Amino acid sequence: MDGMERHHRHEVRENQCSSALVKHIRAPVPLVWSLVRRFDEPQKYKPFVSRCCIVKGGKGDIGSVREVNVKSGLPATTSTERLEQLDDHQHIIAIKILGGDHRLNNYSSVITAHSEIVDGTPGTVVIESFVVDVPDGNTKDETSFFVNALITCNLTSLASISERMALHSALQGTTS
Ligand code: A8S
Repeated sequence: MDGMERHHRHEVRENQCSSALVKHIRAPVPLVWSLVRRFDEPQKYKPFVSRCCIVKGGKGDIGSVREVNVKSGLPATTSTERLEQLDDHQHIIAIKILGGDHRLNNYSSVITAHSEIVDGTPGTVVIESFVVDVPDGNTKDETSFFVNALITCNLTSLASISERMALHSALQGTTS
């Protein structure tokens, strides 16, 4: 098992499902990480989040809890989430969902960011993995399809925002 996969090992019970998604982003790790690490502001890149409040602890403290509101049209309204791990050196963030008005019980996720070079410029590989209970009345396939779709939206948005910011700072660099 190589370095990238080692942080994405989840204990998966019989009634749970788990998977991992990978996104290649044409922006350097420090820029991508500056968005991903903000436990207090997931709306900086997550398109379904309408509002977020820290309800316990400081914004970057392990164990702090946030209350997330999601946009209408989803089978959910709120989610209460705890910061389990935040490693600014290895670029690892882990979150656990404690509760809320949604169907994702015992959801845990890990996101890691790794540097890569693409066409001679610094890029980032983001890996996001999760484990969650399969809700009553659903199959494992349905559950992973649903969660994978949400994570894909988050990672696509993360990529476009990061790439826009990277282009912007590159252009500024040519005039100053
Ligand atoms: C994340 C990942 C997920 C978020 C899910 C899977 C969620 O915020 C949304 C809809 C739901 O039904 C569940 O890291 C929940 O954002 C968008 C409210 C938890």
